[in-house]
Amino acid sequence: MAIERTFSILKPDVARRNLTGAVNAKIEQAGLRIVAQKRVWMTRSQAETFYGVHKERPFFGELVETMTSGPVVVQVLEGENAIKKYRDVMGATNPEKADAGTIRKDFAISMGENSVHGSDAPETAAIEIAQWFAGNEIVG
Ligand code: 3AN
Repeated sequence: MAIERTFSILKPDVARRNLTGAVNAKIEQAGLRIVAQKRVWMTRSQAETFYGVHKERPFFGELVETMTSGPVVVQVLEGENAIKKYRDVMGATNPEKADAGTIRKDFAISMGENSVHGSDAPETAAIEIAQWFAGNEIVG
């Protein structure tokens, strides 16, 4: 199977509650390697660009507010089938529907504060990684 890269965000609710290590442990236990990582505080403009596909959704304003409410950790994860594997480890968007043992089941607060983002396809992964990391910041 091909080695893939996916883009991840540990959202403000994770950074605020000092859970970045706990979430990273779940990521690494799943067999994903953190090949790039930095802590940033997104500007409104960066958050609006990042979530541009959701611009027309009713929760867009709330999403941008939440994502700019405090620092986040942006990451590149690498591994076999990394995009799907990370989505499985994240759990469902609604934490109440997330499977036991997933990041969102164990840590998320609500739909809005659901702890993590992960790319949903190879094309979006490439775009999202390029928004946040230069090539020489990713070391596999
Ligand atoms: P996922 O992150 O599971 O791929 P998307 O892409 O449908 O979910 O939504 C992107 C983000 O928008 C979610 N992570 C969540 O923070 C937020 N979101 C999605 N649906 C809602 C909702 N109904 N109310 C509030 N926030 C939402």
